[in-house]
Amino acid sequence: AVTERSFIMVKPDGVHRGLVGDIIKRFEQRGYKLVGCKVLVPSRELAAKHYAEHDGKPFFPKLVDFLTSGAVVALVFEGKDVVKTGRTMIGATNPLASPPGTIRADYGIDVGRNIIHGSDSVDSAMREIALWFRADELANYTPVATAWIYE
Ligand code: DAT
Ligand code: MG
Repeated sequence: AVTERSFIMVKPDGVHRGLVGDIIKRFEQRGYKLVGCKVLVPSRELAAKHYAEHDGKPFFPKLVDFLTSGAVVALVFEGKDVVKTGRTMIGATNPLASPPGTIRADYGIDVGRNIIHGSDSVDSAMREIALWFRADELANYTPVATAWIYE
């Protein structure tokens, strides 16, 4: 559906490296609609909830340390197939295994510094958006370009 939404987050490494604008630009240029955007330093509780599926894995404590080490930019983009397309635009979990042209390949090397998060399914997206945003923090509007992006 054109109203599908994905939770996209620039992680602390991406913020420190000044990649926020480029990342937003890629999704905007593709035609996706920005409906949520905020900058925050996540609490450990929020980071652990976000990555709950990885609780108990060897890399989990480091992952929470990393995500809470600085500011992140939490984003919600909306549009046709945005969850799957967002993952394609982001690349593989390991930047070295990501195809050129993807965000992680274009900017990253190590798996623990892979710049960006993107929801892996529509269900994950709904859970993550509800975790990071209140309903009134998501904007309802129709970009004028909509008819020039969708036929
Ligand atoms: P993705 O972010 O591509 O959805 P994931 O959900 O499997 O990947 O893992 C979440 C994050 O945890 C990932 O972006 C980086 C880190 N991570 C995953 N696997 C790891 C590993 N084997 N060693 C270190 N960090 C890892
Ligand atoms: Mg994941």
